[in-house]
Amino acid sequence: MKTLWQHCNVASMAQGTYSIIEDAAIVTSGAHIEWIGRRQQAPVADYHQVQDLAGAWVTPGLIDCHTHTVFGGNRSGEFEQRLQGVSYAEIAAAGGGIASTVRATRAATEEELFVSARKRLLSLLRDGVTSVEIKSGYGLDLASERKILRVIRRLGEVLPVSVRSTCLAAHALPPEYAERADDYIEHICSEMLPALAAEGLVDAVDAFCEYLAFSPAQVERVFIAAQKLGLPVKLHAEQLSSLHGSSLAARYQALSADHLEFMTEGDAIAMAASGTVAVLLPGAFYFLRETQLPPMDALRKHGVKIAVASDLNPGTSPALSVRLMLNMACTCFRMTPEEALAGVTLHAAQALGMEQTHGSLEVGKVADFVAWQIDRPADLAYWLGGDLEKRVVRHGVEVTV
Ligand code: DI6
Ligand code: FE
Repeated sequence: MKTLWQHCNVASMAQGTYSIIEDAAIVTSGAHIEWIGRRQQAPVADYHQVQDLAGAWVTPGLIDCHTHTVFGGNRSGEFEQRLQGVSYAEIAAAGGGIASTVRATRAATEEELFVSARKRLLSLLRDGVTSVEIKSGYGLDLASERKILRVIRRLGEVLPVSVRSTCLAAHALPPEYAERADDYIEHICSEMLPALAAEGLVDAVDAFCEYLAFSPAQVERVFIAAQKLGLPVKLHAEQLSSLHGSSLAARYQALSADHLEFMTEGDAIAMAASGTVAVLLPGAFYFLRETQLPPMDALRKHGVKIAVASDLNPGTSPALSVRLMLNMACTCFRMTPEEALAGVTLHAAQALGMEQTHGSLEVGKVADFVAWQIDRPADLAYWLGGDLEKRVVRHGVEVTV
């Protein structure tokens, strides 16, 4: 099936810039882009279809490269409590916080988790997302992590979105391992990861490196186990304090280090050298009312690729719109709309190891794109949420969600 898509302007995001083509056309052949350029130069061919995009701006399909979409329950009750003056520590001491999500996730059936996650994922898709990463990490035992990862795989089978699954068993210490973090890490490395990887449920391995989660030495053991299984690694690093997890991630050629508010210039230099993407999560920054900004100048100066993601999770970023994250990346972090858009296209693809096939509109890449009825690309970072008129094409075929 060969289709000519015309009457549009394109922000192809090749090289991570808008790379604008005005009065453009795109030729798709099956799931791939066969040609892209100025409309007058489009090859004359026997197209099966000619699609009029009505003057739209076409961008790559958006890629949300960091989410925790699958979880039981939610924590809006805690949000309300906190606003009435109950502290996070008090809530945690009463069994709330992440522990409450772990309990709810363990108690939920696979079907229940699928149904609730599907709704959240649909919200992201309606906003132009065509690829997403989803982490486990609210199960924290083999059976529960497996249950979440199976839901993640199923979401990718039934919805029009490419899903990458990340095992985040090292997210928090489960209650049965209280005071025995090293034993839990050993369990992850010798039992959980090998079993889940053998079942084909894991595309990458992540951990939470933080004083209230796991130390760099513990994270390193998880990375070594992942590498033995041939799996790439990622890391939640420098969110609340500086432990140089991002430098550790760079030493293990991590695809990405994420959050990074407390990272140093030395961490940025290490990440630049290893090609590790900096994934910034403005939703968590905003929701936690964080004031420490990620070091944008150091990231730019050393040429670290910057991605932006929703971090969709019940505790610190109940974010259901990637476009809203674009706005927050600009208002909170002073990213430009162009940098922010690169952060949810080409650089997000790199954070998932998908940059050879996804993230920009170039010949040979997968034909995932969105035709937006907007005046200019900056509109994507300008509007605060809402629903923009658009058409979404995935694998060369228009999809409705
Ligand atoms: N960082 C976060 O912000 C979330 N996980 C993480 O590693 C918090 C998750 C939660 O509170 O449920
Ligand atoms: Fe996260």
